[in-house]
Amino acid sequence: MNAILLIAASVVCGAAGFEERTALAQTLDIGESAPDWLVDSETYIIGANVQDWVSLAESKVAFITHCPVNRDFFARCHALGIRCFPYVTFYQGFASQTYEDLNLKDHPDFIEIDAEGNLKRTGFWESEDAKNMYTTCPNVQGYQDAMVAWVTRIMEFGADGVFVDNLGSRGECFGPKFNKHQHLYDDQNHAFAMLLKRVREVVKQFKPDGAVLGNSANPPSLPREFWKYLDAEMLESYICTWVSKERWFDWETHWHKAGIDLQDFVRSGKQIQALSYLGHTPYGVREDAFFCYASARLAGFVWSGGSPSDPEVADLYRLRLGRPVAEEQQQNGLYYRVFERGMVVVNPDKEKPGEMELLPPIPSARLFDIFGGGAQHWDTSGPQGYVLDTKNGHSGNHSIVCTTASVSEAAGAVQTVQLGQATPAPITISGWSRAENVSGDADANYSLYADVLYSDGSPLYGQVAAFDTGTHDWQAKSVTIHPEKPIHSITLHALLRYKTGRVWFDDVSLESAELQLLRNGGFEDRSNEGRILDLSKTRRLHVPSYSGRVYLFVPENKDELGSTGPKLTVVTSPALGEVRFRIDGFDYWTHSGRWTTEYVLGPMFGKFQIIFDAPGPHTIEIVDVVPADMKTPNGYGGGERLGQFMDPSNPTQASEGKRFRFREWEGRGNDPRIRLDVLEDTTVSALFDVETGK
Ligand SMILES: [Ca+2]
Repeated sequence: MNAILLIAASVVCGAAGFEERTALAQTLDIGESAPDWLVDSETYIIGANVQDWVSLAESKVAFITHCPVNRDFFARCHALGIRCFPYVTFYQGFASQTYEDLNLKDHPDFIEIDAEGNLKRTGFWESEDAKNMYTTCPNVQGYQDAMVAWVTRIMEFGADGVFVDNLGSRGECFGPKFNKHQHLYDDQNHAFAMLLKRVREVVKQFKPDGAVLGNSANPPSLPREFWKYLDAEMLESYICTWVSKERWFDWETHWHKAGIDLQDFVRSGKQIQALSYLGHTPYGVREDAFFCYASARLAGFVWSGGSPSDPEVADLYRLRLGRPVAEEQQQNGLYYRVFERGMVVVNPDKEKPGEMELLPPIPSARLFDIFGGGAQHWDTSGPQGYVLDTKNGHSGNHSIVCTTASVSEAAGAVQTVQLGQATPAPITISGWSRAENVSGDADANYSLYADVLYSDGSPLYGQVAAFDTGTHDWQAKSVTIHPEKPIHSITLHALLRYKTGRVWFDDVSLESAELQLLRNGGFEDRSNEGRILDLSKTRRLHVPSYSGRVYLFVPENKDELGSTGPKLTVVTSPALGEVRFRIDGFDYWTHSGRWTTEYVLGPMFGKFQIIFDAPGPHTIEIVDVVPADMKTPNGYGGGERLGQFMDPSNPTQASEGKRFRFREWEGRGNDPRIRLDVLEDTTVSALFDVETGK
């Protein structure tokens, strides 16, 4: 007994090897473990007729069932690392055609006999595709030999085993009583088990790591002896099915219970193929797929639902979470399991969103949310980002909601619009917002906030339409930008930062000459793109009601060997190119733009930066108290301006006598040389007076 417990304890984490799993299987008298690849499999597909080979190649599915018996098909799948399991049944056969190399009209002796001495029809007789099919008797030597020969032929073509359908407890056969055929054994179930045994032996002869996959649709009902000769069993219509417009049954008594009830088999290395039929509930394919996948993976089952070509599902087939590092765990009604590379979470509550803390063994507070569920074309802005609210819209059903719990947090959504203006033209930005308990005064930190990039590369920051703080219903605000130069692009944020509260945004617009340039400003189009959730500050994860979610663990991006000291930024105002400063006795110049197809000032124009190795005091001096005119930029234009001196505040124009003279360091006096403790990232601004010449 202690030995059993020890074995069980060592295999719970899924890190157990074949020998350990098999030892546990033997204590349960269910044969041996499936091979490692099948135990470690996470998704599979059912495909008689795979057309979309690029999706298949992109996927990480471990195997395909119901595939054709085709040498070339097997070879192509093997080249993709995917194993192949053609469909067979030992339950029924046709009397109207040759099927599995057998036509029952020539072998009525292979058919089961009922209590009245009649040929037993298949249980699917009334379905469209099973007319004139009969129930076959696994207890007849000739039938067993025929089925073993059929599987041998499949294996000769290069399959990795077979998928055996229609498993279940066998009814009585009265063949011997009516002298229709002789039986090998006293018991029909034992006879069927012996057929499975022979089939598995053939599979293993051809492929030592091959497998026999079974389908009873309901593994707990499987006659126990069958388990000995199966590597996997199937839970068909897992949560989602075509016979129900709701998720079928419930968490407590079915889905979660199945996961628990089958753990002995899973730990013994018997894989469970969960199969969900998606697209029949009001929740949508993606929500159902994630719910079913997460539930299956929670229990360690391999999952299939829909095609890897379906963009709602494809992400799940492209994932490998790796082996579990812990058992299923629970927090506040959320069920989750941690794997090597990520985790799954299920919230079975139909009404209540759930929240959990990111506790060990969850290795990271930065999660990549595979489900995504953001708004199309909108990225997150700030660490807190935004959540798509599918119930509260100003118009339509959707808006976005941003929440900040402290004044150090920043939440929002951002979209960049390419304008490519040839001439300056006004832009109007507008939108609606609703607020709950927003702290502070109305300002740029709760607003539609636009950063403009002119086509010459220079920026115009912080064009703002601010909303009222406190609590209010939907409110419209707008701002019109009158640009002085043609605009290249605008980066528009809907944001809430450095304040606490919760706000919704909807019907955001960015118009030029009454032309709408923003995409999905009403947030009605949901995105399937995953996104990073940085939960480093709160370590709390929110999961919507009645949903399953899948996360990958994301590392910090910081280069651990890179310079870490504080950064000093020296800025000239107005921005002047090629101005010389001296820091700790070494000379540095401000950025002065660069030549592309045109001369571009760039975001660093008039500035430079130094990264120190450690915090400490520094001497900062301006050398060019009167900055010199710039030489004609190298490579400029057709050469007609070569040799001219250019305005350092606008190097595409001749200076024409304009002069700049250092006035003071902003807030630090007018001595050209100052001492400064740079303890954290610091900006100093050198202010200049402009003197127009001649
Ligand atoms: Ca909307």
